[in-house]
Amino acid sequence: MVERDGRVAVVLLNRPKQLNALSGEVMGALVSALLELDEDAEVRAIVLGGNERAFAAGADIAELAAGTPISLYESRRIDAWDSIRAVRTPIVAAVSGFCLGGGCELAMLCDLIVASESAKFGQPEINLGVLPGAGGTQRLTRAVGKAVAMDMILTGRMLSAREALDFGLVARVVAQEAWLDEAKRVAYEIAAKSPISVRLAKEAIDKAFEMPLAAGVEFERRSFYLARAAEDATEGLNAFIEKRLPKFEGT
Ligand code: CO8
Repeated sequence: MVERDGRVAVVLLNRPKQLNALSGEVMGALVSALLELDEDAEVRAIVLGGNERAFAAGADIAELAAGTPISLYESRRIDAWDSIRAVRTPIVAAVSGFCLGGGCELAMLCDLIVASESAKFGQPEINLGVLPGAGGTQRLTRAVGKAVAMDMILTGRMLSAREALDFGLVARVVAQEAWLDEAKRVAYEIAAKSPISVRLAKEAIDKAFEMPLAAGVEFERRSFYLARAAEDATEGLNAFIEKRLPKFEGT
């Protein structure tokens, strides 16, 4: 379900009876929606959420049980998730309730997570005799560190929203009823900035996970020069000097 409100698009997973279990169909529709929104220059930030009870309780277990290793491999289902990494528009995950397995992996594919106090994060695949398969062992470890990632992935332990905040998995925790509004508020705040500098900053932060420090710092510096070349940078700097609010046009 996709709603547009000015510069922010809100995408809500809508399979409530199965706690938004991520079937191939759901993921296919989600990836197409995100890629389409990413092409739309009017959209400057995206909120991805579920409902109050669940962001998503994981990949669809019935589908996993029915599939074979070869059918999973041939369908390239997990590969489709990777295309979310290529989305340049910032994505804010709005998490309320269960955020488990593939659901947690999906939230971690987003750029930041806003969670309600009720949110529960976990990688419980071990209880099913498998393990995370869409990046969980890598992204969770980078987010919370080895000790907590081992604890969560080897025992299936769930984290409360407060724990997830303390461990660095989520950016903000808000009251239960504010889970979507706060995520939208963050998205509007991002959408008001220069989209060029936002995208370059997002890309540079992502490089921190993939590059050695010196190469990442060099990448950042070149991104800074590139951002300075935009009219938005001239506008932002001049607006400060002239003591007025900047008006970013995305040019
Ligand atoms: N897949 C399919 N259906 C699900 C899933 C799921 N992941 N989670 C819940 N459901 C369904 C239940 O079967 C139930 O359906 P029904 O009413 O028809 O019986 C309905 O949602 C409601 O669930 P519960 O009755 O169990 O609700 P509870 O409040 O009692 O429990 C829990 C909520 C604790 C979240 C519980 O549903 C649960 O443990 N769910 C499974 C969580 C899990 O193990 N997730 C990991 C799945 S594996 C995975 O994500 C691997 C990712 C690798 C990527 C692969 C890409 C192809």
